[in-house]
Formats: sequence, structure tokens, C-alpha cells
Amino acid sequence: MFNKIPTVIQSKELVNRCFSKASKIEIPEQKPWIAYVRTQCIAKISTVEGIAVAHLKRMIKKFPSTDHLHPFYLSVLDMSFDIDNYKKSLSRVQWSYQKIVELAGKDIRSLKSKKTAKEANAVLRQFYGRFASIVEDLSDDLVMLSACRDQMRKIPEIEPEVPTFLVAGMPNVGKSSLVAALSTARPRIATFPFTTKNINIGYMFLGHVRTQIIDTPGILDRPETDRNEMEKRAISALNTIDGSIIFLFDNSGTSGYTRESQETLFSEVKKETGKNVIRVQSKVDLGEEMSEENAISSVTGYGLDKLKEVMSVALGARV
Ligand SMILES: Nc1nc2c(ncn2[C@@H]2O[C@H](COP(=O)(O)OP(=O)(O)O)[C@@H](O)[C@H]2O)c(=O)[nH]1
Ligand SMILES: [Mg+2]
Repeated sequence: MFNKIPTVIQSKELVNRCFSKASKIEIPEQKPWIAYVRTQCIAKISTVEGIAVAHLKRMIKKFPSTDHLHPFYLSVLDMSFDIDNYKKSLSRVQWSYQKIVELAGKDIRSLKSKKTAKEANAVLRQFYGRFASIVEDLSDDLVMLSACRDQMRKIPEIEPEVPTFLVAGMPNVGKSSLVAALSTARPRIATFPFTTKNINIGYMFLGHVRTQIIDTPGILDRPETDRNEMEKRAISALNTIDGSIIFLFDNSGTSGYTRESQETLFSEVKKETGKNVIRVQSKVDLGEEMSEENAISSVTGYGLDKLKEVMSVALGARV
């Protein structure tokens, strides 16, 4: 959706394009002379109007309306730019093309009653001037929309409508390995705006239900107090997605985190996300005692089928 937004042509270039097209118009000679001049002026006005309006209309259509966006995308956009300004710019573009249509209609009507070539050309010049100033008044909006487009293209391709499992737990407990082990394809990597945080997005089927498994390194893997503003916003964005959390505990000692610090993060994630959290012990191939009801090894595949059953049940509880 966001990568289909075309590049935004800036005011000057749009005006130039329209004028250049209009200047190349040739119409068959016609008598009397004034009829020929009138037809020519009308053709030029229509050309300028046609190109500009088609372009601006198409542009508005390709920029997503914030009224219909999933809250996940709204929160991510809110990390990237001022949504109010975005809306205002879009509505000014809309207003401008309506203004151009109106102006062209009025000038074409007035041309029809002009008796001399001089009068007719004056109407054309006046139209050109007003048209250019309407488009130039859009300069700031077009710059803004162009910047928004650049940001929108970077929005992580999470599908917020798809049932989702977020994998949480301290660094090195095996989150990415689990996402890779469960996902049917190699997980994709995306990033949140203004963070250096990657997101690994994997997909799998639970029965016939396509689900998304997301690992968010640097976001759901450390205490709240360590997070900056953008990371907090990334969590709010993730919270808008319907789904459960798989929280990994690594009791093998290889991650370097104590049991207590992992429990603390667990409580925090549970509280902060308000989501259903499934506790899972990781790396059980390393021989540590199994102390959780769900225990897995992403290396040997131990426990993954049972985990999928637990995930299916969580899905059922969700719908
Ligand atoms: N033995 C064993 N090692 C694992 C397992 N899962 C992950 N690891 C290793 O633990 C380290 C951290 O794993 P990773 O998935 O990157 O952890 P993350 O930081 O939570 O995403 C890597 O060296 C993995 O190879 C497992 O089930 N068994
Ligand atoms: Mg990782």
C-alpha cells in the first residue's frame, strides 16, 4: 500500500510541464482569425487544466487516507511526521484542483464572447498567471507530502490484520532462532522509523490460519526504563496489533541473564502490553531442567509441535 505512492512532482515542475504541453498544441487553421485564436486559447487552457487536475487527483488517490488506516499504521506514521499536517496538505491539494477546474471553466466561458485576438490572449495570460499562483501556493504542501512519502515507504511491512505472535525475552534467549524455526519462509527484516531497531517478520500456518510471528530485537527485550521515546512509541504501535506474546526464558545460562531479571522483564511486558503471554523455556537441548510447561529447542525442534498447539489455542481464544 505505502510503496505504491508515486513521487511527488513539485510546484515549479508541474507548472512547467503544463505550460510546455500547452505551448506545443497545434490546431487546424480556421476562419475568421478570431475563431482560430479563441479555439487555440481554449485548447491551451483545457490542456493545462487537464494535466494538472489529473496529476493532483491521482496523487490524492495514492496517498492513503488516515481515516481508514489500521491504528498500527497510524501510530507508526505518528512516529514519522505530523499526521494533522499531512491531512491538511492533502486537503489543500484537493481544494487547489477544484479551484483550477473552476477557473478554467470560467475563463473558457469568458473567451467565447471575446471579439478580438488581443482580448482573447489577455484571458489566456490571466489564466496562466492565476493557475501558476494556485500551484505555487501548494509548494510547501508538496514538499511536505514528498517527505511523508519517503517516510511511508519505510514503514515496516507488518500486516496488522493478520493474527500475530510477538516474541519477547531478554537478548540472546533464542527469539530470532524461534521465529526462524517456526516461519515457513526466511523472516523478512524491517525497521521502525527513527529507531535502529530491526523487526524480523515470519509467517506460519496454524491449521488454516495464516499467522505472523514477529521478533523485535531491542524493543521487547529490555526493561522499560532503558527505552527511549521512539522505542516506547514502537511498543505502543505493536500494542495495537491483535495477538499474543511468546515470552522466552533461557535457563541454560548461555544468554547471561539471571532468572530474576528475566522474570522482571516478563512481568513488565505482561503489564505493558496487556496481552496474553505464553511462557516458554528455550534451549532445552542444553540439558537444563524443564521448569516451564512449554519447553522448546529451536536447534533440535523439540517441543515446537506442542508450542504450535498452544499457539492455536491462543488463536482460538482470540477470535
Ligand atoms: N543450543 C541452543 N542454542 C540456541 C537455541 N536457540 C538459540 N540458540 C543460540 O543462542 C544464541 C542467541 O539466539 P538468538 O535467536 O539470536 O537470540 P535472540 O537475541 O533472543 O534473538 C545464538 O547463538 C543461537 O544459536 C536452542 O534452542 N538451543
Ligand atoms: Mg534476535
